Amino acid sequence: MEVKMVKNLNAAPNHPKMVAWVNEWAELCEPDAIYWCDGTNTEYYGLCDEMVKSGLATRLNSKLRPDCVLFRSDPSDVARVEARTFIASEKEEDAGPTNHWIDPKKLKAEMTALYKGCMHGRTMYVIPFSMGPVGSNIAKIGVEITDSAYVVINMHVMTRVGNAVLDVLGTDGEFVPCIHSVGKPLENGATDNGVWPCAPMEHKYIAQFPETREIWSYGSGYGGNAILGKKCLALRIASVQARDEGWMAEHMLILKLTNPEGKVKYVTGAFPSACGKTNLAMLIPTIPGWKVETIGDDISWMKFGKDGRLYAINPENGFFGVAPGTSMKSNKNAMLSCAKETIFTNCALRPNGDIWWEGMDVELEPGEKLIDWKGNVWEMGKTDAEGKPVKAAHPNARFTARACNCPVIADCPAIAPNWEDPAGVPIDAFLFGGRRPSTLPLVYQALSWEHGVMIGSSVGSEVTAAALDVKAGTVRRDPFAMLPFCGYNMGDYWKHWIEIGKVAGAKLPKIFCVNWFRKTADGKWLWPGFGDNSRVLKWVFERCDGEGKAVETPIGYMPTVDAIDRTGIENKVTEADMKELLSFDREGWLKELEMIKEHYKKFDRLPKELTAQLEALEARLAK
Ligand code: SAT
Ligand code: MN
Repeated sequence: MEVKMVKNLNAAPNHPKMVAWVNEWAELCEPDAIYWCDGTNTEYYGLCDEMVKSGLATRLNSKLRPDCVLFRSDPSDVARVEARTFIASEKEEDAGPTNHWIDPKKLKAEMTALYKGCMHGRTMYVIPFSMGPVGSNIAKIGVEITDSAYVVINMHVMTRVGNAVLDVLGTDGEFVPCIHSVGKPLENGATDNGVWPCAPMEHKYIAQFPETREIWSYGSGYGGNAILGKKCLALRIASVQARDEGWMAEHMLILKLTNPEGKVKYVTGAFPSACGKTNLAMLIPTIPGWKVETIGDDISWMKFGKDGRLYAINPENGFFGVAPGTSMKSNKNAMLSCAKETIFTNCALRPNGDIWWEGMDVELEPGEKLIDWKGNVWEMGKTDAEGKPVKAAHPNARFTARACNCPVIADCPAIAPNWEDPAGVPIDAFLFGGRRPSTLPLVYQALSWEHGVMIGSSVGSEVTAAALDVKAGTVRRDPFAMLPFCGYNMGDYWKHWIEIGKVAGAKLPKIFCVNWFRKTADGKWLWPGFGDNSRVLKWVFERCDGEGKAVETPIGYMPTVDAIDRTGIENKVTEADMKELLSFDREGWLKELEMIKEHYKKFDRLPKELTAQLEALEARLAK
């Protein structure tokens, strides 16, 4: 189909199906121009310049933050919107009890009406991208259409964009089609005038069509709502593909662990939000001679190799990290990664042209006046009309940093040199964890694969009284940390995990549950966390080798009190602390058992293997 009136700013590729698809969308959205992205630095910096000129972005001080830009979003568009995120499967029960379902025909009709003419006055960018090293047999290709240059530069950092991807596709290769519009047409030569474009909440849609493997997003320009390679493709759509094709798409970090003898193991981990997942992925060990390097901080795609082991790639190419709380102390590697060539969103701006956020551990000058994330003048101690403290950076302010800028320096090894190996890395262990002030020990190992699947299915964090309308002590379950990211029925997803365990010849990773957040009865942390978590990783490493002292308890294998290396922290974590951290709390577990039973009742397609695991746990606890 020929598109009239539309300027084509870059040559379209020789892929008739893709070109026809783009033209069809151009006819509907009516952009001023179509721009085929080539993924070059020239393109990236050209778009940054344009956005600085239009007032949408601020360039940071090139001496303090070379090649960095800052964006301030609309205050209504600051995070993923789960209430507007839909799994539009043919049948409602295939979306399952944890997803918002909408009939795909109805949704497409509604969204098509919104897309009609939505790109007036804007350029339609077409971004061919690879999730995973280009050409890896675990990688997948997507093409995102968007009218946001901000999305283009974020996709540049977070995925692999450009002509190499088109080369892999050839003239008829498969890709996941992803449509995105900020939903703010510009009529009669109007401009955004430096204001972040987006649509009102009721017009925002983040839609996944699992059967046809399509993504349609409308109305938001922020994060996972708009950077469609990340949660939409790499988790929601990929989880469906993984189920159908016998592999795994997981919301997991991947790290490389090297012992003093140079022996290597690879570990992945799933944690609900606010459990220190990024910090764990970038941990600096406190035990001499041990090394932790990052392969990925958020998503892991795993396929069986010929040897029966699961090989993982990080499908991403950068870090989309939460800025507040990130400091040289909490996460040196993240801080160094965003020293240059970084996109900052909703952080505060200092008069010297650098960025700032709460918990950055950077002192401000006395009386220093910043520009906060809303564009207002801000000073330390600022309060609103009701006397409540005003934050300089939004709590979900982000940095989009290139993984290749994660340093590899002697005292702080961070990104693993082989992080882009197209074959992936063989996984030895899976970790699951949440914030559990009581009951769950510092670490324990599953008795079997299926027992491990039960642990993953009941991951959760305890909520405090302050949070929403829930009772203190309630555990908010986030199975496999996939609650908002599983593209199909959660019960079927658990079944898929069970099936993975039955693959002939599979050499499966060992499964562990960790809990860095145990507290004493009077509310003090029992475990220092951060770099000292390497001590737990050491035990995991040893267990994978069939070593590491452990006792079998009703809940799984637990380290003996002396099995966790405390060299150098004996005063901080005493033997008595260790006993408490590694105690088996029968009373607590009897309550936990009842809570898991309640949790399982919410799932219509609970696999029988998990019912059996729950019964087996009950029997062991009764002994
Ligand atoms: O906005 S993202 O989905 O990319 C990050 C997150 O919310 O976990
Ligand atoms: Mn995540």
